[in-house]
Amino acid sequence: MPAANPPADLVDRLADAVGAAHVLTDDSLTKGYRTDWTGRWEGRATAVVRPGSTAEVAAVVRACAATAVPIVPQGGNTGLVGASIPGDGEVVVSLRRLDTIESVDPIERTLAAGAGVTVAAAQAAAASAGLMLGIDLAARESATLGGVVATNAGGLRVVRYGPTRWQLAGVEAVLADGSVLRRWSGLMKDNVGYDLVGLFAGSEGTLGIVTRVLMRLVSPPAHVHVALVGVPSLDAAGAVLGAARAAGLTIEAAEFFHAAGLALVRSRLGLRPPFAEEYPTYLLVELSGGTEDGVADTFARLGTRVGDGTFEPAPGSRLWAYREGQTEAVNAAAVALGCAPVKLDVAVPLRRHAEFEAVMRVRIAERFPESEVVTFGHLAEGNSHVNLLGVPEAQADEATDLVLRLVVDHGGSISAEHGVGRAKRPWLELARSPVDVAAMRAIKHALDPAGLFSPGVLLSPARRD
Ligand code: 2HG
Ligand code: ZN
Repeated sequence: MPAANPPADLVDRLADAVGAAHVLTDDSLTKGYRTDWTGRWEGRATAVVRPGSTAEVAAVVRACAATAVPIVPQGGNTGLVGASIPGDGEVVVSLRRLDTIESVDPIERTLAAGAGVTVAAAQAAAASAGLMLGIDLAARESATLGGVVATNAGGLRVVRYGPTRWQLAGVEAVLADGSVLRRWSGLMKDNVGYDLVGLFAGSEGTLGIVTRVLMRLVSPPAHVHVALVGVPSLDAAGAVLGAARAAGLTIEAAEFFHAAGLALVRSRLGLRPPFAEEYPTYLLVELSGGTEDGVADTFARLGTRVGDGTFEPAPGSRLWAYREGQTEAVNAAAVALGCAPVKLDVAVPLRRHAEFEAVMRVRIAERFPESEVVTFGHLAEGNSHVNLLGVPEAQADEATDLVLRLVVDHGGSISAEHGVGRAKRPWLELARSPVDVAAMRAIKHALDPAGLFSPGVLLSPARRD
């Protein structure tokens, strides 16, 4: 689909669709929509449009289809793989104005909302009905429900409730011909045909534009404690989880970071060290179903396997800050170094997680001696966020290749929760067989034959049928 010379009347058509006030073309106004917040991804947009309803989204899609100008849907623009950033001249469709929470149903235990509702707003609406959204992530104030669905986001509570796909009960999406697909029964048992709702979760904007979502809600856990523990290694952190489970506690979140990440966060946020002594690795674990004494007892029984530990009743914001500040602190450190961080989100089987991290550190240090490796992430899923600081832009692909090949050698996934986007598209074939990629292409082609949506994201446009 050509984008280099958009037809002169496209902007008029878009203004007819959404109102002139919601069509942005000026470079300074579109910049925030064309750039991701790490500064690594920046593209060119013919326009940014901000529709206010599903009907307006459909009108935008028809205008773009008629003029053969592709579209990139965008939610809160908090993604890290360049999937919501235009490449060269797409129309960015920002869904942020679809920000209505339509209902919270305490009987069906669902929340119906527009795609532009933020995760934080959905959490608050669920809480006001005595329920909880089982999705949480550090970017909650900006990340939108449409975005977390489109990326099948993971986050902090996957250990307990699974990724977004597991919590998606229904979806509405505008397809490439401007028609509206709506699967909205919300029923747990609804076995009629292909799982199109599940298909849209993780479609990364390539199959259609998610406009409304129906999310499952859960009961909030009781007696929640947040513990921060200093440990000698990732394996020791895993042992703490095992002990907590054996003691009958439920793990609501299990996050790790290392000494290097802690140092960055402390200097960025001006935080005191959590313990008198420094440890190589830290585990932040949220446990439910136990008394304060029971939690303390569990840690005491681990003896020398844990260095030091401290806990607080939920929400434990003081302890969470050490973990949630990692992304921002890494970015600030990268800005100070003058080159964007190489950000890789990977998962390996738990029994090989510590080995993977150790080998990867050695290999990176050999090849990029000037760089610093900062990893942190979601322990229970073997999900490391590998952040490489000080790798020059020209060598970012080489560093990426090194890490992703090691991941595959360790039986892991090259994208745990952030998606493929533009960042990992060249490595898709490393992670998926030719038959698998062909099946994905067939699905893409069936739903979007002209390649209207998100060219260059997930699948390479050059090999489009
Ligand atoms: C997190 O877990 C996010 O905080 C961001 O997935 C990870 O910044 C990153 O690499
Ligand atoms: Zn994460």
